[in-house]
Amino acid sequence: MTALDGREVSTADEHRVTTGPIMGSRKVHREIDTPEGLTLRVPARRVELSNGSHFDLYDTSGPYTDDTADIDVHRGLPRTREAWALDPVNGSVSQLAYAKAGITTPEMRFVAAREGMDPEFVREEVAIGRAVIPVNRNHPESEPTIIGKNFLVKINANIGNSAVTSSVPEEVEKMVWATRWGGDTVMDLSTGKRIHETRERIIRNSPVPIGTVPIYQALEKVDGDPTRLSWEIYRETIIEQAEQGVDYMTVHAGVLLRYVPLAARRVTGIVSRGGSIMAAWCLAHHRESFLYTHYEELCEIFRRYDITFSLGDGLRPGSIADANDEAQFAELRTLGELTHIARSHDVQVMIEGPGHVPMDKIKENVRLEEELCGEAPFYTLGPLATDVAPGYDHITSAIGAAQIGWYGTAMLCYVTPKEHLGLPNRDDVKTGVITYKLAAHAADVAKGHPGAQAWDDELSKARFEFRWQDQFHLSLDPETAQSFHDETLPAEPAKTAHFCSMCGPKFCSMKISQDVRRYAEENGLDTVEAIEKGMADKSAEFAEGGNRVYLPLAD
Ligand code: IRN
Ligand code: FE2
Repeated sequence: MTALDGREVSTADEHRVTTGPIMGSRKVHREIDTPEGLTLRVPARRVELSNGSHFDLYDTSGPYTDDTADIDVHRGLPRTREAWALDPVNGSVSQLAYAKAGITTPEMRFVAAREGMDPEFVREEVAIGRAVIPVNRNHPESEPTIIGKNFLVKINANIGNSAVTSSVPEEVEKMVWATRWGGDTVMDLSTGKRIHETRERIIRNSPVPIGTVPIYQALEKVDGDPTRLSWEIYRETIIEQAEQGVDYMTVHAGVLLRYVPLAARRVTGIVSRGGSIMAAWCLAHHRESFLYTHYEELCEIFRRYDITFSLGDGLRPGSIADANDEAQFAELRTLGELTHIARSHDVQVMIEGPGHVPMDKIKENVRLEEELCGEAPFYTLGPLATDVAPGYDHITSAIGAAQIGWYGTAMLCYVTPKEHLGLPNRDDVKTGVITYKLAAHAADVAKGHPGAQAWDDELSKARFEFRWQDQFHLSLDPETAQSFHDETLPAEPAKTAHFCSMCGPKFCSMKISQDVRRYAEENGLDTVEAIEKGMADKSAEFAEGGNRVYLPLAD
């Protein structure tokens, strides 16, 4: 068969996934002892620096980047969290129930250590519903992650086959690949054949929480005819997926019959898949959505497993012309109502958001969501700040994502370069993840998340001191950074050279700054004097060189 990257692989290799450390780093674990007598192993990606120190990065990649791990995708990952299960409290095993009862679970201690926060603060944020920890009891292979505005901004990567392309092993590899580059959660949006089997393999091998949109599978069960859907079919699908261990589920319960006409005059109508399925059902039967009328029953099922609601934005805008319109905000009000009902059942909730929104209309989305939905974590798809760049929508959407993350969105659903055009392949998945990681991190820095900027400072120091390898290894995508550098200066000595091919050896601004500093020290001058003197020297040197900015590389 042909792998996604075009390689020919034998069938024996079919189930192979990417393993091994990311260039320049290795997996380490910090051990945390809990009052229950457990030892939690909190992962990090350690970058060893050439100056003898090291820097630890948040790590979502699970055992796949651990040299010592024994990976077998048929067996699945170790079921580590099985041993963490606490006895039910008030008849519930949800993180929300424990948090409300004042109990700090091992999951809360794990995420606290992972983010450098206090476990009691984590418990409080979960108790008031401002953060969620999606952990289905039937997915003990996963490492807990926390989603909430006072924590690191998270990103989700969507994968999944469709009727036309890709296989089970390819989807498992996409999951491993997405988490390797920093995906905090993965949603399996499979709609084609072998949905159950694909999901099973993904969950058993996933180190991160897995989300789904169960209405997609329910629709397969009625041969793609939305009018034949029913609460019974939906319920059966939910339970099937709950038993497998899905950690959070998108439920488009806010698409009410009376809201459907509000979208009629839009430029792009209803663009959510789940939203259009439910709208079709409501119109065909002229009845209120079964997701809405059976919502309390749904809460009781979710509570049994501790599945987190991701209340779907079935009426999100699909073009900037439709942003912040009546249909979108009417649905958001209903999602607010549903949030409070879920919380009364001790079920965790996040709220899905847009979509396509111009920059001047982004802030209003966060403000309204927080007001209407009791600060439940907001989880947005981009938003794309403009509609004009198909082929580059990872970028148009990262512009919106960085902003909405800064305003308080807790999780960003990635968009790949294939958005609006086709199913993403392995390369698109990486591009989407890296693009969203940088949007999320830019938001973390702007929000002043403790420790976020330390990463930038570490990389900047390496850059300033011409520690090229350290600069590559500290970057989001070390391989690309190094390969770009190698394109123009492949030689090994260039890795310690005090310049790069952008400015060449003579006019590197950072080298000049360093020369100025050294000059000041050697001549006992204060920096202002030294700068003036240094500038004069440089100016003379520039004139000698013929007043040319670009000089040939070879001296
Ligand atoms: C995230 C925020 N708003 C939508 N999303 C994601 O979009 C959602 O979680 C799912 O992964 C994907 C498709 O959703 P629709 O088109 O069925 O709404
Ligand atoms: Fe779109």
